[in-house]
Amino acid sequence: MSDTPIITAFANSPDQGQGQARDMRVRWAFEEVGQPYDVRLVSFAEMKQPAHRALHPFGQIPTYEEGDLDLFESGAIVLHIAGQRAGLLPGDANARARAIAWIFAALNTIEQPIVELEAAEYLEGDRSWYAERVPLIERRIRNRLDDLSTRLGEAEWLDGEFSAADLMMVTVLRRLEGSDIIAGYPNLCAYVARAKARPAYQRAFDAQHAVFEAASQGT
Ligand code: GTB
Repeated sequence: MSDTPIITAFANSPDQGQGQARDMRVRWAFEEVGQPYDVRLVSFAEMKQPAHRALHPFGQIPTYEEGDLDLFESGAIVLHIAGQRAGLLPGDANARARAIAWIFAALNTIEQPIVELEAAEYLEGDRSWYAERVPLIERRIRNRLDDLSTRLGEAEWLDGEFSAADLMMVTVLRRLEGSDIIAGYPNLCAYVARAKARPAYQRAFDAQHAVFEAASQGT
């Protein structure tokens, strides 16, 4: 059996290769720590089949397989990768705990209202209350970004050196790309741009974009 971890990703990502699906954060983590990985592409239909649900109870991507370990949830996968090789979590125990707290903040505190806004836009646009609901969710996102922006200030990263906390936060903030919400926070825009300039980010982005290119050329 190969020791190389295998993750799953969309065979046809709805984001047209923009790296918005959650395999991107896992690919980026692998690249930051220098861990080779393989990708198994799955269709929407395959994700809902028993074979995939055995890996992921909710029939989603990404999943992670390595030896006799199967994982789901991008946060758990990134933490696992970060725990195995140096480069994504500080060695100091307190700094490590703080980085993990920021990972949870990214997923539970910042991503949650952003996902709610996306869900409203995709699924609730025809509801009579849609026009009233959207500004309420946008206000909740801005409240979170106000506080995040204040805490980050002019610092390069959230807590000292770049860590899995920044990786996770940036993938979450990227979900607002193209919206005028994030544009109102120049320091957060600069933070995202700094992270995206990292060679590991670029390798991960190119790898997932190649899947889109191949699919659009029918190869
Ligand atoms: N909490 C889980 C995690 O963090 O791993 C959430 C996993 C998840 O939402 N996976 C999505 C999925 O499999 C893909 S990433 N969806 C299919 C399904 O539920 O049937 C979410 C996503 C999808 C598409 C875009 N996009 O096109 O921009 C962005 C994000």
